[in-house]
Amino acid sequence: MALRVFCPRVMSPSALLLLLPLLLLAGVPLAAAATRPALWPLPVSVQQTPNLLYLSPVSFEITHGLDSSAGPDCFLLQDAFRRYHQYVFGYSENPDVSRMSSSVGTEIQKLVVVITSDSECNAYPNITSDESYKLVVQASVAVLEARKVWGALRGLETFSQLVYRDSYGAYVINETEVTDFPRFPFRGILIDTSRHYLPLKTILMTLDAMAFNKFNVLHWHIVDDNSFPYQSMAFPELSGKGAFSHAHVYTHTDIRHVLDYARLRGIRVIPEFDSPGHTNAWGKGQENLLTACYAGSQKTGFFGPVNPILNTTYDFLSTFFKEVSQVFPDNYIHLGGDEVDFSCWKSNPDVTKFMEEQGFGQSYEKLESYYIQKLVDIVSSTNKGNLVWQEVFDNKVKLNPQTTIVEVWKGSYYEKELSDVTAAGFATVLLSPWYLDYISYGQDWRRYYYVEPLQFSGTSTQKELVLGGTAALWGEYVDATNLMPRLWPRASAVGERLWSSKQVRDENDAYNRLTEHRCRMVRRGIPAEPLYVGYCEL
Ligand code: CP6
Repeated sequence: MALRVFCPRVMSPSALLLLLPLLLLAGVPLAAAATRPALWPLPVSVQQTPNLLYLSPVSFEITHGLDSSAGPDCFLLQDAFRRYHQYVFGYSENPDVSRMSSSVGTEIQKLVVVITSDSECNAYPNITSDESYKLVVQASVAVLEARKVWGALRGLETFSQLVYRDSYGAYVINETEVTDFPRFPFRGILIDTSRHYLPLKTILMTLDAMAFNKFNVLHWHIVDDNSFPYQSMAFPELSGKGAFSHAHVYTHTDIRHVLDYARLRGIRVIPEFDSPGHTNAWGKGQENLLTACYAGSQKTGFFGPVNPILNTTYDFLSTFFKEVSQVFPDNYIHLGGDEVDFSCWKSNPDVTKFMEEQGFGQSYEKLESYYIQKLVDIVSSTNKGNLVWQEVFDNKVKLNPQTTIVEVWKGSYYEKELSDVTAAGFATVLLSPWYLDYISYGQDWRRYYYVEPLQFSGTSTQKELVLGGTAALWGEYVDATNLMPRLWPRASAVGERLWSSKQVRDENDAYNRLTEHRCRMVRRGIPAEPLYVGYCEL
């Protein structure tokens, strides 16, 4: 009976025009076809028919399939079912249920979620986590199938994006089939809690918005020169003296909260404890950790990078990183290693003497390498992999490609850096084109969207080493007042670049979908800034 119009991907406006006469002939309500939902990031394959199904906010439910390896004891899914029911129906004030009865059309009664392999319900996600899913929306039961809970989480987000409201306010969804999986396994957001302290609430809200955009890594640049908010058990003075105040700290309870909240959304939390540079705040609570700077033979009272020549430095680092490796469950820790200023090391006579003894000549890169190598060994002994900023690779520190991922952040010639890093066999994560703290007039999301991460010269083996990318929001000019609108929806452009297929790069189509996706984020409580003029439906 039904005229089934299967369209590749989501219908384009021109395709819709061609279909119009057909739709009229078939007696399909026009509004149905015209108000297509905006999917973001775009799934690998979407097939929709004009057939509409109705959802009742009072009776629609998301449940476990009988043949699913996960059941009601899987808290991660239970919590996700509750959240997504809320996202689908939660914004209407007192829905007029009488108008939403099944008499208006075919009803879809539930979404059944089936996990087909070991669910990993209680695990933490990692770089190999399977996020693929298949979604079949048809009467009277829709089915979401995934091998792991991670795919189910992504599929629930897609399902929630497919539901919209018709002109009577009824909740509707087109008959749809989605097959989806990410292009890159590492899709990160960097936040910086040293330049400004970010309240827990802001971090949790960021995790919510990340899930709406299918990001899966929170790169937590937790400490830096300006403050040390991480409350260490072994060294309480680090935050005791290094935080902005006693209120500006992350206790272990706070951190557990972030870790749990992230896990339930399929998001990894990778903490960065940047050294030997960017460590000014560490020095306040840990004596003799930093290098004393000299003017001639006099100490200036200022301090430089971590002092790499003392045994006490490495004793400290061993204890500290053992703790960090236990607090943060992810199997990677970011060790920083960027922007080491050599001038203080150069000024210090003890360092000069050490350089002579070691035969480093005038190469402070060699001194930095000496430090990083010892640090990497310490962290490797806790069975964690590590990420480092590109300078560590550039300065020829001897690294093991099995355990180290190189993060490319410098703006110029990043294609060349990607070539070099992957030619040396290292996995890499790209940051350079995505400095969201850098703002300018107009629609800069288009620049982020335009980037093609694999456009550099290299073999296919090299390209496979690009794990993904990170949108960075450094904190110098960002605190809780402006973080959300600065991140969203600009980071969404990066989200689609890292999730969707390479061919998905039509900017006009992206503009239309992102405008609607931004409104959806606003409806869900995320103060995302507008792309351009217009308004949002309530
Ligand atoms: N802080 C740290 C920063 C930056 C880096 N590391 C940074 C440098 C240049 C720009 C933006 C941020 N603020 N620790 C470099 C990785 Cl443009």
